[in-house]
Amino acid sequence: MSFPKDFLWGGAIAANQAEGAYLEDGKGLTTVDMIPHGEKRMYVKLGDMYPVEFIEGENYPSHEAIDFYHHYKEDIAMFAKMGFKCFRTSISWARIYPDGEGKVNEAGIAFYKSMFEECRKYGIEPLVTLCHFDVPMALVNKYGSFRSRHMIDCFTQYARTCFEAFDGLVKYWLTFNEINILLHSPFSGAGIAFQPGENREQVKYQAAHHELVASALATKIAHEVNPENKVGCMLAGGQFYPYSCNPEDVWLAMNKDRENLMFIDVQARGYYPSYSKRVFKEKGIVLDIQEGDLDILKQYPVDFVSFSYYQSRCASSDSSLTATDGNVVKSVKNPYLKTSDWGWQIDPLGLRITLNALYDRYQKPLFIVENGLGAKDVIEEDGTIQDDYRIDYLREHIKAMSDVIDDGVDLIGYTTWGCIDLVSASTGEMSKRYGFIYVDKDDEGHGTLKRMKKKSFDWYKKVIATNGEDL
Ligand code: BGP
Repeated sequence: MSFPKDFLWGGAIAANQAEGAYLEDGKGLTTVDMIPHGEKRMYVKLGDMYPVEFIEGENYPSHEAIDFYHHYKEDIAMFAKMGFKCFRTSISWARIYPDGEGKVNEAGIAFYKSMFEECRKYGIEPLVTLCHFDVPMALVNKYGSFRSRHMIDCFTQYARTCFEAFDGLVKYWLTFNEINILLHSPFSGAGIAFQPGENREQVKYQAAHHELVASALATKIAHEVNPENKVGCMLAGGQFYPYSCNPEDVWLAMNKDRENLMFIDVQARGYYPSYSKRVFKEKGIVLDIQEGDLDILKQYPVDFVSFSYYQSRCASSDSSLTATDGNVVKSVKNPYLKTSDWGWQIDPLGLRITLNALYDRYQKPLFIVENGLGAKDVIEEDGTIQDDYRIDYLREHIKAMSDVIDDGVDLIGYTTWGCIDLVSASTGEMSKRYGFIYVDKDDEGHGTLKRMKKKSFDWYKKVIATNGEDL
């Protein structure tokens, strides 16, 4: 079956991995600006440094990134050449509110306004994440970020400012990127750095509760500002498979999925799922849920469910099995699947399985807002970049999407990750590339920043032009 005629084909980036200009025009520091490339990276991302400090002599990849801040016109023109219908990016909270709250930075508003106007000029629909791994450091230092309930006010003030400032330019919004990642990478996900001796699970789930209430209130405000606005949640997705038909494995896989889906259950259905009680009990968590919170969650669920998909995952009760890397969440290696150079398992059918599972569960429109292959690209002597491996990966995933439409799933769009090369979130390196457009910059931060088309550029252009018919 064919893709719907208004299907939102496009690509995705995030402010912190692309913009650079980390202190320009009044922007404040954010969490990601404190995460170095190199050995200490994981240490900071996990929230093991309290308070968070700059590490002498380290390279901080977000500080320049690919300098999208100064190249956005050129880059959006290239997206338009590919025929993008949609472009996903994020707003850096600290460009709008350098201190996370208080006084608005007009230069930040002007930058995003101009960028969204540029998209509109080409008929590209922006899809905008409000918080993509970059909580303002001022809020981390002052309140401990989302561990504090006050963050609900800070986030909703920021969200309202964006909905009002970009009304008429942006209609599709996401509140928190990969909300479940705060469980696995708390500092990146939610600005949480731990104090010695505390119950980390308690801190994480309390922070998540604050994000969930903030997200529901943002949804309410978005609809008040403009009833046409559509707000989505965003999950780091990928179904867990049981490694075997041993019921222990099946049960484990189910609960691994629930761990990630709990937040989406709240955002899409409007209440904490029944299994959450047991999870909280087992982890020694007593959530501070204040009067009115549950009502807010109930009244303002999201309009659509979005997710990133890079791989499926696998669970086994046998701890001697080999583990493999993945998008933050490690899992057991699936012997039926090949992996990327970073150990991420490649599974197009898994995308079909994940989409069907999410649709069965939520019955809301679904949007794949990240998918792609991180790979080391080589510039040939004639200057071309023959990224056939990327084309193969994307082709198989797009085929799975077309099957899903036959399955009756309401899939509204697809934005591939890193449509232009950018800094990798996990490694902090440039050499893990996802783009249709190559950017000349290396892992040490050197390069001309020149943009070049890869082979996949024209391929994706054809895919969009034929609405997914010619793969
Ligand atoms: C997701 C993030 C993105 C992006 C992507 C690819 O978790 O939302 O920001 O980085 O993964 O991951 P990586 O850059 O580590 O290859």
